[in-house]
Amino acid sequence: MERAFPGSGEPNIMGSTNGSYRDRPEMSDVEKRNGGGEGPATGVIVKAKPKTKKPSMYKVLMLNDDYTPMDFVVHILERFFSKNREEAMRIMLHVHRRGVGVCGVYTYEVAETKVTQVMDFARQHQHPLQCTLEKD
Ligand code: TYC
Repeated sequence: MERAFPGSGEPNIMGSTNGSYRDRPEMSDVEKRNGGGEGPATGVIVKAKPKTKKPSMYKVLMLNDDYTPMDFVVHILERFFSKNREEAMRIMLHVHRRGVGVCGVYTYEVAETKVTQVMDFARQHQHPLQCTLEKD
């Protein structure tokens, strides 16, 4: 973590708290901040670096079964995962041959929504297609 000054994540008035004014009890804090000069404090406002964290990503996995029609799986990949026909076919065949495959990688909420959409859609059409999510 990077901060302008220790002890705070808030914006700070730049002062000489690390430097030579530190051990000058005769100087007020404002004087220290002001570099010891006359007149009002003219400290520079330094914005703390915003803390940003990349969200964890989740793979949406599709599982093979013996009953769901290939065309139906291709349709799901186009409809819920925005794949073109060629890519959808490639993923479907990968799942068909290998047993499991990645439909896409998303943040948790999006991945969870995709899984629900696929499972609901498959159930509505009475296909046993299974879909799940896994931390990337
Ligand atoms: N194995 C299915 C079939 O032969 C096709 C299929 C592919 C099913 C991918 C599910 O996730 C799946 N009809």
